[in-house]
Amino acid sequence: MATIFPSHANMMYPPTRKDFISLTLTDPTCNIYNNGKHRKQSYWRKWKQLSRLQRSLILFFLAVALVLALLSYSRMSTSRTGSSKKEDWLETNDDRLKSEFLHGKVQPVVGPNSMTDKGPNLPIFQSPPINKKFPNKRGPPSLKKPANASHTLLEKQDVQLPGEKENGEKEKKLVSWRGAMIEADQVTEPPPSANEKVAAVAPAPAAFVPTTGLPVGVDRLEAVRDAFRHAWKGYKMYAWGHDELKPISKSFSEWFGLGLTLIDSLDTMWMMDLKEEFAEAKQWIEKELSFNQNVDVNLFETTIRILGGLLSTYHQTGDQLFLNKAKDLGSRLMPAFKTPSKIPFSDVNIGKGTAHPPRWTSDSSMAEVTSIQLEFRELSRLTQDPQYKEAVDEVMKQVHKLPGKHDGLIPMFINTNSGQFTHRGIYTLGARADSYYEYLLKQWLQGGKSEDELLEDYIEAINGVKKHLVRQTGPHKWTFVGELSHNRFSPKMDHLVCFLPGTLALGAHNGLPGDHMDLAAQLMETCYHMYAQMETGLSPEIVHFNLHAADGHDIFVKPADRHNLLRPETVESLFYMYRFTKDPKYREWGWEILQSFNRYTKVSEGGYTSINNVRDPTNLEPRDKMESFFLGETLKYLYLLFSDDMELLSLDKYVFNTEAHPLPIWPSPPK
Ligand code: DMJ
Repeated sequence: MATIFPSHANMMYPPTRKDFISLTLTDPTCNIYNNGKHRKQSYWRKWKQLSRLQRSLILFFLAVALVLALLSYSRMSTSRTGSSKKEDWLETNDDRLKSEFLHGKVQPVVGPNSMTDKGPNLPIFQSPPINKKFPNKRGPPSLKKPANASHTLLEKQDVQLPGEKENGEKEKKLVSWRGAMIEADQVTEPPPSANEKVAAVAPAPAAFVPTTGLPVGVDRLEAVRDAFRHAWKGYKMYAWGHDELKPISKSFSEWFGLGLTLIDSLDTMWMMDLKEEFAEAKQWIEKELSFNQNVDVNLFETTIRILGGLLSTYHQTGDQLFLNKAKDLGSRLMPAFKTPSKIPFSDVNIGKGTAHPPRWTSDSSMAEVTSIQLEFRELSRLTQDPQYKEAVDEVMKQVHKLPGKHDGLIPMFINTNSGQFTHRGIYTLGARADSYYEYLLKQWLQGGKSEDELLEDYIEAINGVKKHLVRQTGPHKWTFVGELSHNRFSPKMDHLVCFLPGTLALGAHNGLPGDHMDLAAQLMETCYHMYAQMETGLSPEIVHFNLHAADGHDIFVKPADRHNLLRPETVESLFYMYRFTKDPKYREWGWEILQSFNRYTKVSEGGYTSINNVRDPTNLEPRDKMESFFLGETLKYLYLLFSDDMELLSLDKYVFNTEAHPLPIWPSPPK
């Protein structure tokens, strides 16, 4: 043994505690030398011979070893989810990104356009927080069967079928939203047996079925209505009159306490001809909704979702109730504009009539103060009260003149005291700036193309986007919109930016340069890839693009950015692109996205949930929240995408606010 462990030759006899430590750490047999002979001691006795310090040291080393072992195990299992080697795509120019990848913080996506790359088709929500039982069902009914075939058990149990009342009784006819009678679908299915339970959380454990493999004759409009009914069912059961459904825990969350989802959904229900649901919601508004509440609301969110929803519903239905509610809310939001600069505060207490900025700053975000104009301007037109329009036009006038833009691109914040831009140097079309650009064009359209400053600012901004933010990926030359941070380009794009293809197309349709349409088509492809490249077919919140590699991956996703909130921007743009080009590929892409929502975010007993991980169908990490814009926007745009009725909310008569609530385009003023 001494030859194997030469250091033992220097030991004293009897061995000191120091010797014991050294031996313990080097000799796996843990023998101690005794006058040339080995004397076996029990581990326990040896342990007791140690000083407290020595024992602590040993325990410390063991703990460190255990932590290291656990860490390396978890890295090994994480790396199994991606098939790529780091070297395959490390040609990125973004040093921060590269370093984050090397430290395990970023994942590249799997190969392009390959259905086989989409990962294993295993059941999802593997560890749901509540009791689960997966019925052996796959995908939405429309995936499996033509329109007249029977629905799956899961669907039957959870979803009111087309043409069927709550009690299961078949309705023979449905009344379209214009009042015409149309035939209800003939959908029949045996009821579930009494002892069959629906999975509490059972997104369908389906194989990915590419669109080309779908049965002919699937009624896509009906599939969207099914999705809406399913979402509404959860909201009605567990969150009625509250802001948002938490579909997994079967509860709700409050943001403003104003029935946010219910109001955001009104015009979608009207458009989809969901009359019973609409009537119930209207009754709640009539009987329960009061804005006379001591509650702080966010000016922007309340304007686009609630004021916009009420105004749009008033226009669709002609029902005065909605206009009265809109007036009441609009006047309660006005204190937000009482600031030294007239740039509004972010928050208003609609009961007390007081307003304030967020606690940590006196800044407001640029998107927020410049994306309330469509709604306030329309409120003035309807009420013949100019105060609303004057307040929001003042903001646009100031921003038009404000120094500090970068070729039409704006910083993300503005100070409510000074009226000046703050946090300069960062330019993005994502969060905090996005709808500024959208509303420049849409205000110009709303006002009958008469307000030249809005158009000038829009054209200049799009030129700035092209000059500073548009780039192509190295591998497949996908066009994307990145960000500029203190003159440094970052190939980062929020999913939010996917509103841009639709806005560019809308501008081109209204006579703006043809190259806006070219850019729209290219960006649309990229936004589609942001879905198609993911293992779930759902886009993450943020992606990074690979600028330099000639081959390898185009898209990377950081673990912190892998969530999907059921956002609408891509399907919104698909709707515009289809309306203006009639290219069927846009409908196919939208259909794929709807199927992915159904497959990975649908909660069996009602509702859809946002998820934390679009990269792993076996570990989606549901966030237990259904955002109101899923009903207000995402499903509305999908419905409009699949509708053949080009007069349904015609883009020559309506302009959609940033929450998908259509408001009328005003007649052009006399010249
Ligand atoms: C919506 O509230 C609006 O579309 C807004 O412009 C951006 N964020 C959400 C949807 O993603």
